[in-house]
Amino acid sequence: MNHPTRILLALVAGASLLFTGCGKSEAPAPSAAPADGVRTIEITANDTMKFNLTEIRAQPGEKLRVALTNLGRMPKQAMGHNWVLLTPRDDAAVLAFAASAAARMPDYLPDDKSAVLAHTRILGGGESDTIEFTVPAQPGEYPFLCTFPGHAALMKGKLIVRP
Ligand SMILES: [Cu+2]
Repeated sequence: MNHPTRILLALVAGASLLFTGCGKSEAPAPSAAPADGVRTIEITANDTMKFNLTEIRAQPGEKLRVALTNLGRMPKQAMGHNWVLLTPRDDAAVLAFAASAAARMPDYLPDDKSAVLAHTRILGGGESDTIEFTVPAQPGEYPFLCTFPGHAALMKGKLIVRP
């Protein structure tokens, strides 16, 4: 094999690797698997009252780490965000929970936490909090929301648990 052929083959191999890479990056992966095997879901919130994710998928019984970062600049008294995972309920019941939680400063969580499966603390701009929890064994759709007053209408989503 002469040199030009070898170089050409190397180029073709490189190009196919690039294409493979592009194909993979088309489906954005909102999670990463660190060395300890616990999948981390990176969630961001901002001053326009939005989570970067409105849907998270998980296996029943999977251990998950949720890392919430508030990318905003406003103090938590004005634009605080948290991430609260609830037992299954319809949208109206999610908003009813949000209304009762919003009245409970400073954590914005009700005294009765039987509906709360996991939650971060309230974060001001630039803050972050990481929690770990075990996904319920029961498949279904588990709502999550931010319970800061007035945010749940925009800041909510679903953890979809399927085997
Ligand atoms: Cu919020």
